[in-house]
Amino acid sequence: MRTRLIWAAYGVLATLAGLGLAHAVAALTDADTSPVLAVGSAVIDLTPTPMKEWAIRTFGSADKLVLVGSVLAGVLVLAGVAGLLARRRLQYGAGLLLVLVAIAATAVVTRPEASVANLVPSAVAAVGAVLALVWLAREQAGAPRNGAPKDGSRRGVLIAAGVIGAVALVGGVGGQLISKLRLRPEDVTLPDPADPATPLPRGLDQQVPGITPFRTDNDDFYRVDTRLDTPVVGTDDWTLTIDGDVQRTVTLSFDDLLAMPMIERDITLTCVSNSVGGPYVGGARWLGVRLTDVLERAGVGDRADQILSTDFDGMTISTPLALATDGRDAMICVGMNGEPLPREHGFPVRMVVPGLYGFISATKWLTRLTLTTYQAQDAYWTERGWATDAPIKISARIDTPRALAELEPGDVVIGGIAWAQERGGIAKVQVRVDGGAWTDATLGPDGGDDYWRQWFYRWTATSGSHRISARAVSGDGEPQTAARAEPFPDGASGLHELLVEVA
Ligand SMILES: Nc1nc2c(c(=O)[nH]1)N[C@H]1C(S)=C(S)[C@@H](COP(=O)(O)O)O[C@H]1N2
Ligand SMILES: [Mo]
Repeated sequence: MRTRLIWAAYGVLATLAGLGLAHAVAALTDADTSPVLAVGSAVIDLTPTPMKEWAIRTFGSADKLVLVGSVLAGVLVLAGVAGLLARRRLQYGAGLLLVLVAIAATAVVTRPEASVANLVPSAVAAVGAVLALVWLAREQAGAPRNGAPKDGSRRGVLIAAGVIGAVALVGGVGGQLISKLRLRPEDVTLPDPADPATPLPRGLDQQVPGITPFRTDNDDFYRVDTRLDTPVVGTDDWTLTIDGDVQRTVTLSFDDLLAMPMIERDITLTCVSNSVGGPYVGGARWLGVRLTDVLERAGVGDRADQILSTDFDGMTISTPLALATDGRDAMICVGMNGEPLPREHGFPVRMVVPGLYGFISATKWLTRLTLTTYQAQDAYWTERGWATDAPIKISARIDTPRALAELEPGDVVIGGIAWAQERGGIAKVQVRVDGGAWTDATLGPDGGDDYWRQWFYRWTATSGSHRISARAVSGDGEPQTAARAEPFPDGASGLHELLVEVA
């Protein structure tokens, strides 16, 4: 039994060394080619939509951590098995390690923009893991099976294990540090907007404790995408190509884009996978070029009905052409809250289209706009059954009190945020306690129709448990629907309701 455990540990140790080396090499060369991350990404792409929904619901923003953790755990179990096989015959163990790496390599090369160079980390993992296993097996063969160790032989095993463990650790930690360094923001000077936004009024942030800030800091802005890493895209070799059904294919450099007239707008971005009352919504001030200005450079033909945008890694998002060009402030963005886009949010260039959920409009790390038809080409989420036409639904969220809060009787401020982009903004938010009458809440300042609005309501709480509900009415006069819908396929609906306990 004890020898078995030792051999299993050898398998795990050898694999960790291979992975550590691969991680360091991946960090030095290119993003997302670390074998574990590649397998994780492949799992994301292959996971059926309902399971993805379940994972997001169950694990929230930790869903990716859980995924990477599970992949790693699975790999390590198999690595242990490889160690056990190596005890019988070294070739069997090494063979299983190579199979594991081959699976990872397949995940790497099937990424849309993969090149042979992306296989380097996997190759390093293969060589590293096999060499480590061979070394450990050699030393173990020299060691006695039972009884007192022969002089020096036990020491050989310990040295091998120590060196291999150190390689795993240095590779893993070093890789992490290198990626951190590479993630430092690039030094970019943004132009002033030709068409600036008016200063954002002061919100209710100080007045209503616990309410969502009127402006979301870049560091606090929700992040949703299919990636497990943070892409490092530089401005020097970045280009944006506009092609497909156009009069002429145009390619813009980063400087070309910065030379175009900039607009600045306050827009609230929302994710289709946000559940009622959920966190995937944020308000920021965006700086960029009008999408229509960019499209005009190429001259849009008359057959296209979708803009298929592609990111630097070949991931695609489709946007209805008619909606994106109907006069709304659709933007090709370079700035967020007065800074260049953070890498997590699409540096150097992303799209933002007010009123449409991010998955059909907000392409990060943008490199291509292809004018095409829904008939001819499917984007990433279209292939997975999500809607192609998904305007953001009118929503009110209660930020304070929190669900199941324990309150004192008396004055309680109920507060939150509501949004109705491209529907005239928020005209009214109403609150109801225990199914009673709907009463108007007080609205915070107006940041524009495409921006969310804070609200609050003073409630005199009485002892007992109470149900609080909120609903919004858009500036266009449309009330928020109470009909419940899950996020799939075109966004959640229903009223945000929560229970509180008053002592
Ligand atoms: N390249 C790329 N862009 C993307 C995504 C993605 O997975 N890849 N996700 C989209 C989705 S679903 C949303 S909601 C927004 C989120 O933008 P944020 O992470 O900056 O908040 O980005 C969109 N842009
Ligand atoms: Mo999204």
